[in-house]
This record gives sequence, structure tokens and C-alpha cells, in this order.
Amino acid sequence: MNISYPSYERNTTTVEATIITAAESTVTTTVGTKAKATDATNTTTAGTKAKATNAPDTTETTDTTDTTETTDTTDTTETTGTTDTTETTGTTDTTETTGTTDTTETTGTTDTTMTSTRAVTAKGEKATTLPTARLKVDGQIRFHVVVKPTVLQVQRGQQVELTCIVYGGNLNTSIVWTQDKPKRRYALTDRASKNDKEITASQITLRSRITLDDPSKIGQYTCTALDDAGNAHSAVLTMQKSGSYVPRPKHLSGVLRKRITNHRNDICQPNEISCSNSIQGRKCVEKYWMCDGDRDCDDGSDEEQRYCDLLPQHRYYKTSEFQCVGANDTYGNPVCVRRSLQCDGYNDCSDHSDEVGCVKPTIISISHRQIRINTRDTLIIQCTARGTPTPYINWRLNWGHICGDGSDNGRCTMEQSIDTHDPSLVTGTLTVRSINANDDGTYSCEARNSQGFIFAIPDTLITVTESDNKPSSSTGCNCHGHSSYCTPDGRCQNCQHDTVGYYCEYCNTGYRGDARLGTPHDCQLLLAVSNQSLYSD
Ligand SMILES: [Ca+2]
Ligand SMILES: [Ca+2]
Repeated sequence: MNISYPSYERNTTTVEATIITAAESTVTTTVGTKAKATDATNTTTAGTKAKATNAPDTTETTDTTDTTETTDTTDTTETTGTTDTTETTGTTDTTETTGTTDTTETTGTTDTTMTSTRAVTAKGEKATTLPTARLKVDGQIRFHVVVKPTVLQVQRGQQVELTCIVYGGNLNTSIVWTQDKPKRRYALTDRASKNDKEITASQITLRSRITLDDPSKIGQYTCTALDDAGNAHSAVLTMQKSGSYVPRPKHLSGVLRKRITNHRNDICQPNEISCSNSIQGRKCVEKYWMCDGDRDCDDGSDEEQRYCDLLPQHRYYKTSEFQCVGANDTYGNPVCVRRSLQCDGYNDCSDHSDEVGCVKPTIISISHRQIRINTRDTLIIQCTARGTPTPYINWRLNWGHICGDGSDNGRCTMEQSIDTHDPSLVTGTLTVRSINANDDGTYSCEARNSQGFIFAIPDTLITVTESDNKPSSSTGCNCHGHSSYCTPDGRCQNCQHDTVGYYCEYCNTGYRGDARLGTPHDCQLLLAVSNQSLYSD
């Protein structure tokens, strides 16, 4: 099976966000897979934590019939086995029209009587339509997505409009169009205009346009909505080619190209990495997708060793692999599959262990709620989460990138450490060296895997103060001769001689040497050194 996918160009519509924490407290169920071949995936891009104000009220009347519209068009035979989401009560299984992702209930309401279309739950299973039903659940509208139309007759060259309606969402809901066929990527929509998004009490309507100047744009599209509680839902629209080629008006071409280029120049979301070749192809992909065995960037740069190095290393198999639990080959060696195949709805291990226990992350703990720290010190905070597949722990500062550009760039690192006895348990350690005033703010821990994402509550508040040089007790300090100050628990303060770390044991960014030698010259400036040797150790 030769499958390559999900490299999406980012084309996300999100509502401007600030951090609130209360919104995360709802218990939600989300599924979503970076799936094989054709079906829509849950795109866990840029979950937005946003202002809680003006959230649409949810007093919509019942018996909305929109769900029926999406049912018949779904190309269900190709969808991956998605997992059904849990219902709170013993009612009909709710779910999806799209067959791809999963349903979610808004805010743990109970006593639902809603039914809608039945999603695909296993490989090759056809979707069936159940009676349309009440979408209002105990005062809440079920979070779901409807696309209009579901089938669109198109001609090459024309501009088409796709409408995605999200019920039960709020201002924090992000809506993303992705393309599933013939190429998996973020939908190459035309530039958005002001009035494309309409928000009413009961629904969010997003209109997007695509100019079919390239035959590869004719295909199947999925609209996925994500709210700030980790709920996700999606619906599919299929384009069918009809008639002959209609050339796009010439005067548009330059404009459109420029717009697309502008779009690609956008900075990636804090939960994304940049693809190396941002001129052609995908610009950003989920951090969770780096080094997972799939080339998600068109240039494959998400699978480069430098990204694998950011993930926990295994002794017997590659970082990009998942080891089937009970399966051995004929020589008795463990069998591994691409990590992207874990929890994608297909049995890839002979013992099916790659599809066992798949669940979105939960946060187990965070190390600090509040830290006051001096400039030039090193900040270290941790966050532990559980999930299957093993979640990736990401951090945001004031809802944006850590260290300005979000890169794991030496001054800032996001280390992932998997529990040796429990692969579903991961601790993320954020280290920010040589703290400066720009590092001040609210740090959010987020845990993401193919099943969903969650943010830690509360965030960690970091207050950066100018370091004073007054000596404190130096007893018990082990700072390798680079500081006489440490906290009562032995953490060195104000490391000198271009060193950083809890014990001033590392050289600062741009310096090289062994800071543990204990001389003022342990760390030497790297100015005259070529780039190659800069990265050689
Ligand atoms: Ca990948
Ligand atoms: Ca699998």
C-alpha cells in the first residue's frame, strides 16, 4: 500500500483568540484521524482558545433537518474506520455524515434523543441514514457541520463557492476546508473577504471560493470545525467535473497567484512546523505529524532527522515507527509500522495492537501555576498528559509561538519524554534559556494526538523581573563556578560567563564549550565558527 498524505496548506479561518481557561473544562469526546487515502481527517490545526464573549446562545429550535443533506453524498466506502464518539446516554449512536471524524457532544449534556446520520465505523462499512432528528440536546445544539452543496458540478476554470455551516459552535470555533481528493492538502481557497463568515445565535456560516484553475483542485473537500473544547466534526463536499474546460479570465491570474503566495507566507500556527520549501507545496504541518513516517510536507521535510531528534528515541525501532505489541516476524524480531498508522482505523499490525486503546489526550499534571523569574535565568516547566497514540506536548506563549518563531531553536526546547512503563504517558518539558522580558506571559500546555487535543488548565503565569545581583545564601549551590546564588532547592540564579541551566551547566545560545569545567572561559563565543561546525556537536 503506497499512501502518502496529509500535507495541508494552511487555510484556516479562526476567530481571534485570547486565553480563557474555563472553556476547557467541558468534557468532550473527539475523534479524528489522520487517515488513510481518502477520507477527511480531523485537522487539529490551531484550536483556538478565544474570547468567551458573544458566544452564540444555543436556544435553537429542534428538528433541524440539515443533517440529512450531507448523508447521501459521503463517499463512505473509503472512509477509514473512525471511532464513534461516546454518547452520554443510551440513545442512538450519533455521528457523522462525513464518515471521517467523529462526533462530539457539546458540553456533556444528557438525555439526547438525537439521531442523525450514522457514520462509518469500520473499514469499508457503508454509511446508513437514520431518521433525522432533534439536534437540540437539553438546551444545547449538537456541535456539527453541514456543507452546501454536497455535490457540485464544476468545470475547470470556473470559480465555485462552498458553504460550511457549523451548528452548536461559538466564537472560538475554527473552521477549515481541506481537500481529500485527488490530493490531500489544505484547500486552496481564494482569498477570504470580510463577509465570508456570518455568525448568528445558532450557527456559523463560512463561505469560501475556489478557482478551479488547476485540475487538481477538482475533487473532494471536507469542512472540519473545531471548537476550543476539542470537539471536532466535519462534512464532505464532492466536486464532479462536467462539460468542457472554461479558461479562467486572464486578468485574474496574476492577482490570484499573488493572493495564494501571500497566503503561503503566513506564519505557521504554534502547533505547526514549517515545511522547508515554502514556495511550493505545503507551508506548515501539525507538529504531531513530524517524524511519523508520512511525508506531510510536499518536500518531506517533516520527516527530516532534525524533527525526529525532537521526539523520544527508542532503542530498537525508529522514532517514526510504532512497534506492534505482540507481533514478531519469522525471525522473532519485533514488527514495526509507520507511526502514522497507529490509530488510523485500519489494522496494520497482525495483532491489531496499532488500533487498541486509541483516545484523545488528557492532562495529568502541570508543574507550575506561577513562576517569578529573573532575566537571564532558565525557565523550565513541565506538563504531563496521557493519550493513545502518545500525545505531543506543545507550548504556547500568550497564545502564540514560544521564543518568537516557535522553533525549537536552542534557546527554547520542547522535550518529550515517554514513561518507560506506559507509552501513553508523556511529559513535555519546556526549557527557555536566558529569559528576557519578551518571555513574560501566559504559557499554555497543549497535548495533541491524532484523536484530538486538550489544553492544560490553568496556564502557567511567568513574570520576568530584572535580576538583582544581591547575593543570597550560597550554601548548597552547585553552579559550576558561574553563580553564587541559588534558590533553596539549589537552582542556580543569574548564571554568569554565558552559561545557562539549573546548575549553569550549559553554554548559552551562540556559545560553545563545557560549562561544567568551572572556569570563566568554559563557554566561548561562536562568532568565527562556520555554520557547519556550529551544528556539529
Ligand atoms: Ca509526517
Ligand atoms: Ca492502523
